[in-house]
Amino acid sequence: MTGAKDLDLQIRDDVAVVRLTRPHKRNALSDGLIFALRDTFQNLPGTVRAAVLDGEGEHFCAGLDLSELKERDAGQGLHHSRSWHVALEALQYGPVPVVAALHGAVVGGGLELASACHVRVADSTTFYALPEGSRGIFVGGGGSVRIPRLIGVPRMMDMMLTGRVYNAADGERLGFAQYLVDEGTAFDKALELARRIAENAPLTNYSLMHALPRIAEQPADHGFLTEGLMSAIAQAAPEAKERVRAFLEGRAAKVSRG
Ligand code: 1HE
Repeated sequence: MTGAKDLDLQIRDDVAVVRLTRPHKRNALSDGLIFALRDTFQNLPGTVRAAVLDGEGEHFCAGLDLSELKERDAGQGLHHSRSWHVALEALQYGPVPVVAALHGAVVGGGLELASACHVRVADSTTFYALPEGSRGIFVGGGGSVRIPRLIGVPRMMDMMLTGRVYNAADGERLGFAQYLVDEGTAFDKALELARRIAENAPLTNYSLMHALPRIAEQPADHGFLTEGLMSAIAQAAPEAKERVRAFLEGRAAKVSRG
């Protein structure tokens, strides 16, 4: 299976750096690369506490490898789309939060991949598009679920119907990225944030990754109960007790103005 050669994994202390390394094809996502992403996030070493997802070259990711979009029948198309869902769920609901370092094209399946990450840092060269509309296809990598949660159905509708492209500044304003940074600095900022995230209590990160998005989808009365249960589990951990004690004894940082 090709794909693993197009993905690089480096462990830097407790942060995993996962990089798409197919710049000559603008990091287009072949089936092999999708499987490699799935396997990488399913098998991160237990010492890892956070991850960065980056793309080599001038573009984060040009989406689906269109050269593989050949004669698929409906059943094969369904299974292909479902294989993306499995891979991107392995990332979104995996063991650790993932910070995406965006630059250049974040388009089609590349935007679907970015949307599965927990924090997105975009440099000023970033642009966002969903060219599926003009290629005669539909999103298939979870985009119709995740992208409206970032920017809303009307904006995604417009992007796909009209081919609209958003630049980095507009993308940050709309909610594609939580951070906008200077050209060439997205990776450094993403690594800094991943290191900060890695310092959190593991149950806090787990609650945020696994409970928060699900609570947001629940009816309020279910959400309050799920929140109460998760809150009880997190505060019972010895690490939480120690962190609270450290603050009360003046050993932990105060919140400072942003
Ligand atoms: C590719 C792909 C690709 C580049 N599949 N080979 N995605 C798209 O429709 C986006 C298509 N790509 C582009 O619009 C542009 O390539 C970029 C804006 C991303 C970059 O432009 P540029 O000028 O830097 O590169 P290039 O010259 O267009 O491409 C360089 C090579 O990468 C070239 O191959 P070469 O052999 O001629 O050198 C391109 O063919 C190749 N390449 N993008 C295959 N996407 C789960 S469903 C998801 C559905 C989708 O994602 S649909 C949207 C697909």
